[in-house]
Amino acid sequence: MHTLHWDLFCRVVDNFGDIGVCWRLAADLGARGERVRLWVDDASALRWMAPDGAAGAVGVELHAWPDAAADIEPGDVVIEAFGCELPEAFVRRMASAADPPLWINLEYLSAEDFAERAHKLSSPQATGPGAGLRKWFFYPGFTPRTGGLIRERDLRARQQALDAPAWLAAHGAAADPGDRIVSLFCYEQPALPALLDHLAQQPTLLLATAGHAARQVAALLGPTLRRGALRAVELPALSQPDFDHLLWASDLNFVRGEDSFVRAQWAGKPFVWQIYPQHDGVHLDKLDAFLARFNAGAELRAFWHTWNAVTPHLPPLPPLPDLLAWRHECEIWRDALEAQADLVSQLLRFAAETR
Ligand code: TRH
Repeated sequence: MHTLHWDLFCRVVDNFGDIGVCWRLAADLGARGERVRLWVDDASALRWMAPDGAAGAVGVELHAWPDAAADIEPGDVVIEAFGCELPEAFVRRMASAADPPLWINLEYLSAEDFAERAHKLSSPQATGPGAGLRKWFFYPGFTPRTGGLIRERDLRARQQALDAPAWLAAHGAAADPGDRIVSLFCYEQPALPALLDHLAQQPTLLLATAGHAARQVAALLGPTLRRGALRAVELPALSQPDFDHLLWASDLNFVRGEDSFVRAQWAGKPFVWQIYPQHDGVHLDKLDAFLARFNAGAELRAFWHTWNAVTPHLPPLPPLPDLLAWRHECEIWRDALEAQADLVSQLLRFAAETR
């Protein structure tokens, strides 16, 4: 297979997931010898997520969102991430090219059945600037009939090479012997006071990520950042590789959104997901679809449901499931996912077959 030129378009709606996923995708394509132009309307989060910028990712060029895109020659494959609308002038160039690029819309991750049904469906463009083109829908997912998950080829080796205690110490978070290490990345979290009470019953080091998590933990624990046997550390914003290190160094990870949720699964450690909340409540179906695929037991379901509860009267937070048995389930899940083709391998194959 020869190197292709990819144009990846990303609009940041809110939070960090859109750019987080797109950066990982661009970097993974680049690491496999592809050439990528990443077009993004707000690259500010990359300052901490990828402090080396494009210099740290082979084959990737970072560009501001092109408002006047008429002069840009499209590459071989154009990815529109999460239905962000491409600049009209660029689509017109795509349609008039002698050899039009493959146009892919990369969708949000879901464990729901529709991901399998809609994966690799296409929509011919009858009218508008892209008339004559065909747009393909590419669904990430958890089963072989979806596009899979981003998983870099060196992920497992990097994981095995991590000296977790040294990494923690270097980040001002050295654990005491016997500490349970818990990382926290969340949105506003009404169940957090109850979680801190739980964690305070046993020696625990809580690593609160920058932003919502650190702010809420500090407000609840006060300046000592302690309660009972619980000690918390506020982390600075980490680079994406260091965010992975945090997940690998912890015994239990609280994650959110899309990208950190996937990375927690690769960590093979117990994790709790706070799903991105949507006003119409449809996110709860998405949550249950994942719990069903994960084959979660009643205890885990109850915990995750309360962690995602949106009712004004919060049900009591159930006890955390036993970490050892839970870890075993997470390792089995990770190994099963690892046996499936990853998202970039599938995109490369799709591009080779479809162009
Ligand atoms: O920030 P998020 O809540 O993003 C969300 C979801 O993607 C959601 O599906 C989408 O609709 C919404 O954005 C717009 O959570 P997520 O997806 O986990 O993205 C966070 C990214 O930030 C991820 O790439 C990990 C990274 N990160 C770091 O690199 N360093 C850090 O210190 C932290 C806390 C996160």
